Amino acid sequence: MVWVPRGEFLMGSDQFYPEEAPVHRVSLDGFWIDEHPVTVAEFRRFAKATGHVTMAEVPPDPADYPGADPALLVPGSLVFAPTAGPVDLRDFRNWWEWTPGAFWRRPEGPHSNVGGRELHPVVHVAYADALAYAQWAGKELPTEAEWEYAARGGLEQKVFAWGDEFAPRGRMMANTWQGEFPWQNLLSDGHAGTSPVGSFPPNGHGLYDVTGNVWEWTSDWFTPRHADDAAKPCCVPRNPRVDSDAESYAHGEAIARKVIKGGSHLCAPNYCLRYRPAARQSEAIDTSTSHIGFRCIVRPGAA
Ligand SMILES: [Ca+2]
Ligand SMILES: [Cu+2]
Repeated sequence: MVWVPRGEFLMGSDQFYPEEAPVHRVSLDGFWIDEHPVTVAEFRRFAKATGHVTMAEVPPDPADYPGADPALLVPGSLVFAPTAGPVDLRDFRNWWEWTPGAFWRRPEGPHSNVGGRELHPVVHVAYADALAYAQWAGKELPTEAEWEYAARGGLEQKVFAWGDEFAPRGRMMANTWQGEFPWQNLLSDGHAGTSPVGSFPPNGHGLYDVTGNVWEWTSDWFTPRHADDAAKPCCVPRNPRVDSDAESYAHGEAIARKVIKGGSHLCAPNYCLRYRPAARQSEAIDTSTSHIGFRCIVRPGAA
């Protein structure tokens, strides 16, 4: 793990999507954080030791999905499928395929496996799976503030985890999507799907893959925007948390949503410019997909 020293930083951004605003000052105590997202090999050790069964391996509870087709209430997960050409970007069902039998060891479904991908981030983990891993490892999941502070690597209000330029001197710095999402993947960064952790340079704290590759779960419930900046320097919030799920529900959904951070290999400028520390999205806690993973932290004195 890597030590991130105590300090203050400006969280959020006013320059991209509305959910990242407003920029506001936050203070944090020092903490340890995983150098890279939890890998398939690490998750396998956990699953073997505990017998943990992930959400994707259990049929969804019909009570949570009133009116759902019972045929769809089987174990499975969401797998990305590129389209043949341009599609309506407002409807994510165009590229997310509900795939029965997909889970962390079968990332594309029953006939796939993770051979050769031991050092890729584990995917198809729901929030409870990430939490169970963290508890087993004697760790915790980061708050959004801790995650973003660590991801910024000591830089203040830079667009990316390494500065303001996407590809400095032509060098690709993260596993994102180049080209027109979701059909044209130009692969300038060399990776169509997830990539082995550490394939790109670390940030200023020595952390790998904070942006791109996979989204990462945080412990905060989602809110559509950040709290306003503190009016006085005395009142800068220390490691603020969102403890209420009240604002997190997407329209018409029964499942609460947590904040995910960092963007993924599917984030493209024409669709989702979210391979940035300030970027955030919500994800339903029971949902797993082929582009969400996690990393853990340890707060000294918390044990
Ligand atoms: Ca890529
Ligand atoms: Cu994205």
